[in-house]
Amino acid sequence: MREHLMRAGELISVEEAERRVLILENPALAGTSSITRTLYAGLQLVRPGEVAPAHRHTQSALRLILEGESAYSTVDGDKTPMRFGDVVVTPPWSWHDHGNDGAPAEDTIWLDALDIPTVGFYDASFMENHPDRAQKPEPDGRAALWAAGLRPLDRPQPANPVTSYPYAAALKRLEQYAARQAPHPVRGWEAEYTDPSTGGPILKTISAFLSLLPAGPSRGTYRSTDATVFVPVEGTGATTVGGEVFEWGPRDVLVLPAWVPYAHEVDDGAAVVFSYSDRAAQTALGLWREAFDTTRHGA
Ligand code: 1HN
Repeated sequence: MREHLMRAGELISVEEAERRVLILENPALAGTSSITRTLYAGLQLVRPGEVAPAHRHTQSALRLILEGESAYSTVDGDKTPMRFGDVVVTPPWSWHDHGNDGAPAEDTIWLDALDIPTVGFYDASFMENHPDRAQKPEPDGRAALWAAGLRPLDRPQPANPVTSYPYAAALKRLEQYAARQAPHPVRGWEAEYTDPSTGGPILKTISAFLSLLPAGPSRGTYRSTDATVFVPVEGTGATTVGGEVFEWGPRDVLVLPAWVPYAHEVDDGAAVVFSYSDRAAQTALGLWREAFDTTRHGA
């Protein structure tokens, strides 16, 4: 995918594209721009000096930074750096623009995760362009109030106040947790990115997780009703799902279909995996379920 994305970088300016993204369309969902029935995935490239202009929409987004350390995203005035492994969130109807002004500036690539098919299902899609190309950063804006433990009352709907979940801190805490607990037999040591205003999922329609998978084979198979986008961040391995084996390494993107048992085999060392799904929405609707099987049939 990287090669195609860099080619897009030569062929299409950010002015033409507004967002220069290659959509990862699931071939089983041809023509829908979807990676699962409810979710979208894309790979976005922002080159040095470019600005992906400010806009807002009712779709929620989160981004996993895959390459490059010099870009930023400004979300409702909160300008935040984008570094490898960080997760940056744009709740529904929040203004967001992305730029690449660091020194040294380098091509920056991230994975965009949005709930476009979900919002489309509800016929609730709205979008608006910001009068300015880039927002003025507000160093003492809403995010600073939240950081002081205070909830601002000016947002029409409560939405996640955290803009960035930096990778370094997340990985350190996950490793400390792993040192104390036994791993889940398939999903390893797993932590969910949360919205501190609710204690619940990072977005109302999308759940996101960071997992540490121990070396060796899963001890059983796992399945759940939320088709899951699985993105290795560190380490290599293979996942068996639906009788097929998919080898993976850092920055690959896999999809684990709903309710199909799967198992991993992780190579020496451990693997760190980011994943996201519509579990948040399914749980809110009372639909989500999971199953674990100690035998490996089916996977
Ligand atoms: C969007 O706003 C972004 O802000 C990326 O980076 C991908 C795909 C469809 C609709 C809006 C972004 C998008 C998008």
